[in-house]
Amino acid sequence: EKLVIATHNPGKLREISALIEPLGFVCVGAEELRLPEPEEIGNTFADNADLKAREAADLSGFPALADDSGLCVEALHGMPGIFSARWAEDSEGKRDWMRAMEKVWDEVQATEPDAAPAAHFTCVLSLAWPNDGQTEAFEGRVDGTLVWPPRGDKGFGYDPMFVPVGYDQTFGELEPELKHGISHRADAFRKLVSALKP
Ligand code: ITT
Repeated sequence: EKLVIATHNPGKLREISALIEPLGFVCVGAEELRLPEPEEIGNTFADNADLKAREAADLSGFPALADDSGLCVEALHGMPGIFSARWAEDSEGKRDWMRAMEKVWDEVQATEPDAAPAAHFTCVLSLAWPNDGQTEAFEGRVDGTLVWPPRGDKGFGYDPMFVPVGYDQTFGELEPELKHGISHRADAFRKLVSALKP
């Protein structure tokens, strides 16, 4: 069965495909279908995940799965949160993850200096069927602490500065298979799978 993965982020596409392909779905990315990137006008992860899934399902005619996610730092009252991707953008909209990580670290040290600030990743996965207006959303989370300087090049986004609870290595250093087992995305995915089981 064909499922559109409604993301333009290659890191997410890789992780979602790894989670979902064992279930027998054929995943096709939004870029491959040349779907436009909708403007994320929602105020919550769930609203943004729903709007991305809805648009991809309606435009493609296939069920679509979207992921809205981000890094929430406790000392920053949950920021950057839904603005996680936007914190990486320069004035031309080009993303630079080192710049985003630096901004997070500098803001935390300016607010509440701490060698290991508490943070979590949140992920909302939303599944939409074409043309029937229905979406279903599932939220996952992983807790951890931030480190400086960033370490490792295995993940994407903020992974090099995030150490999940119970580990010493960052998501940038841990093996992808391990991240896929404990991440916010894996947590949301488990909820999605149990809801879809008859
Ligand atoms: P799409 O909307 O096309 O899916 P995006 O990158 O714009 O891609 P978001 O608006 O959801 O997606 O932004 C989420 C950002 O949060 C993302 O760009 C990452 O930097 C960060 N993020 C989410 N999950 C992450 C993870 O597992 N590891 C590291 N950073 C993550």
